[in-house]
Amino acid sequence: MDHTKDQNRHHCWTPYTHQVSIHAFASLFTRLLTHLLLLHIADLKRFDIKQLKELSNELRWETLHAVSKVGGHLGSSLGVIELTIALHYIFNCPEDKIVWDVGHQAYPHKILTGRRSRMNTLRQLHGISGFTKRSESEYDCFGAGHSSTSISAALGMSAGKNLLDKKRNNCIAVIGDGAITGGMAYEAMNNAAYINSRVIVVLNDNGQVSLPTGQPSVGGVGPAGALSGYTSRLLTSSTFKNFRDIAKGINSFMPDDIKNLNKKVDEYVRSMASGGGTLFEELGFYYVGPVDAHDLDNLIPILENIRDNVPVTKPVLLHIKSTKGKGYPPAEAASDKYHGVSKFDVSTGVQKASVSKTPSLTTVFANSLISIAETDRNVCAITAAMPGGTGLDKFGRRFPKRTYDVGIAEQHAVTFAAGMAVEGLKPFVAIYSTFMQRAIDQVIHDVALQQLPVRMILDRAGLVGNDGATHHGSYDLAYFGCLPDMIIMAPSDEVELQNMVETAYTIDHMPSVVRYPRASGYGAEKLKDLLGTELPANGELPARGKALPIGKGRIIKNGERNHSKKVSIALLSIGTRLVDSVLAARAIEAKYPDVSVTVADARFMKPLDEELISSLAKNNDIMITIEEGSKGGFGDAVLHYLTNSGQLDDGSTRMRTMVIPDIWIEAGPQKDQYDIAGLNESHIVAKMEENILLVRGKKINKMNAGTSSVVSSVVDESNLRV
Ligand SMILES: Cc1ncc(C[n+]2csc(CCOP(=O)(O)OP(=O)(O)O)c2C)c(N)n1
Repeated sequence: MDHTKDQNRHHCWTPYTHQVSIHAFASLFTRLLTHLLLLHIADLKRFDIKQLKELSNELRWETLHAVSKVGGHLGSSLGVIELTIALHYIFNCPEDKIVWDVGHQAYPHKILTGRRSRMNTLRQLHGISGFTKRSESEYDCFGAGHSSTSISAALGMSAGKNLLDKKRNNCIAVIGDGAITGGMAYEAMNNAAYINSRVIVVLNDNGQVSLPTGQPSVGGVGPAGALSGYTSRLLTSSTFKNFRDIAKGINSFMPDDIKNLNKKVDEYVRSMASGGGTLFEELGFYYVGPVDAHDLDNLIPILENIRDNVPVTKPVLLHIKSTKGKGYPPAEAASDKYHGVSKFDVSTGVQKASVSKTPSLTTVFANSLISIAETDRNVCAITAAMPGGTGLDKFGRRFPKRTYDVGIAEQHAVTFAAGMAVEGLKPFVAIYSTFMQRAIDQVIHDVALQQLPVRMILDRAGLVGNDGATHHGSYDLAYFGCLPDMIIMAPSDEVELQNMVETAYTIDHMPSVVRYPRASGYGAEKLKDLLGTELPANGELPARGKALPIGKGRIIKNGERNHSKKVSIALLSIGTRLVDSVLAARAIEAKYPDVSVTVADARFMKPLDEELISSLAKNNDIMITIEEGSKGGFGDAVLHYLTNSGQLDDGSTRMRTMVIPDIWIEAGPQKDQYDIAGLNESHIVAKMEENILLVRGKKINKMNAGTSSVVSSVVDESNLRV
C-alpha cells in the first residue's frame, strides 16, 4: 500500500477524532502494518512490545476502515485485535494451528496473514469470505461459519500431531462465550483431558452470547445461559491475573520438588480466580485467568508461558475478558456492539442500510405469532441465540415469560420444544434453516417419531447473500421432506406467511414447518398485480391470517386454452420464486402467441397436492417445478410421485426441475446468487424456451409421422428388434 493513501486516511479520520476523540487511534498511519505486510507475518516476532501496541492501533483502524466500506462482522473483530497480535507473535502459524470459532472475528487475522489488500472484497462476489476458509489461506487451518466447532477441530489436529510424532504441538481454539454455549464445545472438552492431548482453548468472554444480547426476551439484560453467569462470576470475583501470577501457577507443571514449592501459589492464584475455575478444571483443563484481553503486556508472556510450560498431555483454558467493539465508541455503546453492520460512516457510526418499504418476512412472522399468542396462553417461542434475526426479540418484549433463548444450542432448542409439546403447550421454535441442520436428529427422533406438535419456523431458507455458503438454507426441503409425519409449508409472500403461521398454530397432531427466505414482503400493489391477492383497504396485513387447507396448492394463473395455443406449460412453484414464475409466464406469453402458461403455487412440500400435480401434468406439454432449495426437495418429490404413479410413462409431459444447483454458492449479493443458481425470471423464461422448441419440434415430427405412418412403424419395429 502506498504511503500517500495512508496520508489521505489521516485526513479522513480527522473530523472523527474531533467528534469522539479516540486516543487509541493516535497513530493513524499504518506504518508498522505496511512494513509487516511487505515482509512476512514471521517478522512480527522482531517487534518490541511498544511496536506491538502501536500495531494494535493500526490493525484496529484497518479493520474498522475495511468493514466501513463493505459491511460485515465488526464488534467481534475489534474485540480480538490484541489477542490476534499476541497469538501470531507467540505461535508459528501455519505450522501452529489457530482455529477461530465461528470465524466472524477473524478479520484482523486475515489482515495480518496476507489478505489486507483484499479486505475491500470481504463478503463480496468473488471476494474473500467473512469467515475463515481453508481454500483462502494456509493460515485458515479450519473453515467455519457455524459455531462451537473449534475445540473439536483443534483437538483433532492436536491428536493428529501426536500420532504423527510432530514435535511442535500448539493447537489453539479461540471460542467466544456465545459459541461455548453450544453442546459440541463440551463434547470436545470432555474428550480433551481423556485423550491426553494438549489443546489450548482461549475463551474470549465479552458478555455477548445471543444476537443481540440483553433483550427482555431472554428474561433480562444479561447474556443467555447459566454458563455466562458462571464465567462472569469468574471475572467479577477476582481481579485480572497478571503474567507473574500465572507463571507461578504454570510452574506447577515443573518437576516434583519445584512443583510442591509452587503448589500453594498455584492454588492461591486459581482460587482467587473463581472459587476455582472449577467447571473447566473438573473437565480436566488447566484453567488460567481471568486476563484482560486488551493488555498486551500480560497477554504475551502468559501465552508464552502456556506455550512453553504446559505439558503436551494437558489441555489448558485461558479465560480472557474482552470488550466487544473495543476502541470504537459507537460500537461499544450500541446494544448489539455492532456485531454485524452494513456499510457505515466511520466518523459518525451511522450505517447505510437500505430500508425496505415493506416489512421483512421476519417481522411478518413475529407480528403473526404475537397476534396468535395474544389469544392463547399456550403459545410460546424458542430461539437459539438469534432473537434479533428470527423476530423473537419482538415477541419476547411482548411475552417475556413465554420466550426462551436457549443459547447457541439448536439441538437442545428442538428437544426442549418437544418437551413443552408433551405438556400440551404450542411451541414455535424459530431457527435459521442453516442452523437447523444441527438438529436434524432431534427433529427425527424427539419430534417427528413421537408426532409431537412442535412448530418449526425456518427463517433464511434459501440463498442468504453475503454470509455465503456456510449460511445458505438450501437443504431443509430435502432433509425434512423425507420424514414421515411432518407438514411442510413454504409461503410465496407475506400474506401466505401469515396464513401459514396460523395454519401451523392449528396443527396439533404432528410437527409442522414453515420455511421462508431472507426477503421483504411485496406490498399491496405487487401482491394484487402479480398474485391477485387483495389486502384490506388500508393496504396493511390483517391482524390474523387464515388457516389453509392442509396439503392443497392453488392456481395463480390459468393458461389460456384455445386452438391457437399449440404448446402448454405449467410452472409449479413452492415459496417465493412464485413472483418470478408469474413474470416469466407473462414474458413467454407475450413473446410466443402459440404458448399458454399456467402458474401454480404448491404451498405444501408435504403432504403434496397430488390432485393438483396430476392435473398439471395431464393438461400440459411441459411441467417445470421451481424452488429455492437443493435437489432432493420439492421437485424430486413431485417427480417421485409422477413417475411412480406412471403419469410420465407415455412421454407426453416433459418434466423439468429448477433447484439450487449442486455447487457451493459463495458470498455475494442475494440477487447475484439467484443468477448463479439460475432461479430468476430470466432463467425460468430460458428453461421454458428450451422446452418450447423441443415440444414444437416433436409435435411437427408427429404430424409428419402421421402422414407416413406405415414407413415409420416399420422402421420402429426393426429398431426394436435390433
Ligand atoms: C450453530 C450456530 N448458531 C447460530 C449462529 C449465529 N451466531 C453467529 S455469532 C453468534 C454469537 C457468538 O457469540 P460469541 O461466540 O461470544 O462471539 P462474539 O460475537 O461475541 O465475539 C451467533 C449466535 C452460528 N454462527 N452458528
